[in-house]
This record gives sequence, C-alpha cells and structure tokens, in this order.
Amino acid sequence: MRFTKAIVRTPCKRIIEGISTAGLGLPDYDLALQQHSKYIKALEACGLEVTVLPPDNDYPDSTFVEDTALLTPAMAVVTNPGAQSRRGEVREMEETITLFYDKIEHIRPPGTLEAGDVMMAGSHYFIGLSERTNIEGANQLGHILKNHGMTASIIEISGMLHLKSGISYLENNILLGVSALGKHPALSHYDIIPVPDNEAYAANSLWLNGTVLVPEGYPMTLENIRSADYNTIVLDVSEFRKLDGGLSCLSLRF
Ligand code: CIR
Repeated sequence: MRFTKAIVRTPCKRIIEGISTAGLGLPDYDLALQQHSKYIKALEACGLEVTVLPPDNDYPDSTFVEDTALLTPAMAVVTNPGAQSRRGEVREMEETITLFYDKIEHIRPPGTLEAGDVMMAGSHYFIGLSERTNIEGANQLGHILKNHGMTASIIEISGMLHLKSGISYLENNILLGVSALGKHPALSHYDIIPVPDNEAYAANSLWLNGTVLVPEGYPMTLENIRSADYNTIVLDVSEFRKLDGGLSCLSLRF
C-alpha cells in the first residue's frame, strides 16, 4: 500500500463547540491551527500531496474529515455519520471526492457509519459497531466492499469512540492496539504492538508509507513502535484530543 494523496480541512473557529467526552477543557483555536499545519507538513514529509479544504464554520467537528468517507483503491464511500450534528459534513466532502473518484457509493439511512470505525488492512476492512456506526451501516459497507472485490468483518466495540480510537493497522500484518482489542479473536492472526492502558490515546497512530505518526506524550508506545523498526514522527495534537479526535481523524488518505 502506498498513499499518494490526502484531504484535510482547516479547523474552524467553532471547533470549541465540537462534540467531546474527554473532559480536558476547550481547545485553543490558535494552537489547533498551529498543530494542524504541522500535521499537514508531516503528511507531505511522508510523500502525500495534500488538498487543504477551507474551514467550515457550519460544522464544529468538520476538521475530523476521516469520518465522512472511506476512500479505497477501487471506489469511495460517502458515509452517514451517527452524530446528528455532523451529518451535513458529507455533502461538501462528496464534492471534493468527485475530483478524484468516478465511483462513489453511499451509506443510506437507517444505516449510520463514521469511517473512524473502519480499519483497512490490505483488502480486508474491519468495521467497528459503535455508538456512531450501527449494524445497518456496517452491513451496507460490507456489501459495498464485497461488490468491489474486497472483504469485511464486524467488531463490536465499547468504551471508545471509534474502532480506530483503540487500534491501528501498521501494515506488514502488524496492529498497534490496546489490550482489549489486541486480544480480539477476529484479530488473532496479526502481530500486535501493545499500547499500555495508560497510553490508550496513542493507539490512534497513523502509518503512512513506512513512517508512523505518533501523538506526543506517549513514551512507551513510541518506544514499542520504534523497536518494531518503523520511522516515526511525533506530533502534538493536544487540542484535537480535547474533542476525542486523534491523528487518523484529521485526514482522508488514498
Ligand atoms: C466527534 O465526536 O465526532 C469528534 N469530536 C471527534 C471525531 C474523531 N474522529 C475519529 O476518531 N475518526
């Protein structure tokens, strides 16, 4: 797998109204902007050409573009976010995706799905059943993927926002994950790089063409990733963490 492009959206001023359960206070808008621009530079350093969309003040959570679409090598899927306040984000994202994809599929109501719940592992996709992604949405995505020659399986999750809040695929049959997910039977044939429970946020790290972006402040996870011979880039994403968002949430990669 090689990613060549990414789509991101600059945080908007209303980011302070974004959905949050973290209990870490309100994000600082200026600091969020600075962290976001360093994130873009990191994507570029990994060889991706980045399309930067302008801030969208209609949607406080709109910088978390990952949830609005799944971009596969064969086609794109526009999602139907489970969070009511985020539903409209997909319309504008679809306009951007049409610049890159001819084939676009959709998750339709009553199905809901946020792509933070979808982990791509080669041509297999793990779909998390969460408070945002329901069984109808997960089944719809499973059928869409199958129709395009890919496979999917569903994993029920709890205690975290999205599947990828707890686990990330680092290619080469290797997963980075918290113990609750790392031991899941559906994932037993992968090698696991462990994320200690007190560093659970770092389970959302991001593999990009051989380099892993890791959030700042999680030394044991960083060491574990480096020991597995990955290059790493450490990024401070404190302001996005305040809104339950992590490194993968901030971009669509394809
Ligand atoms: C939300 O609750 O929807 C946002 N505050 C955070 C979304 C994070 N996205 C992701 O994990 N893919």
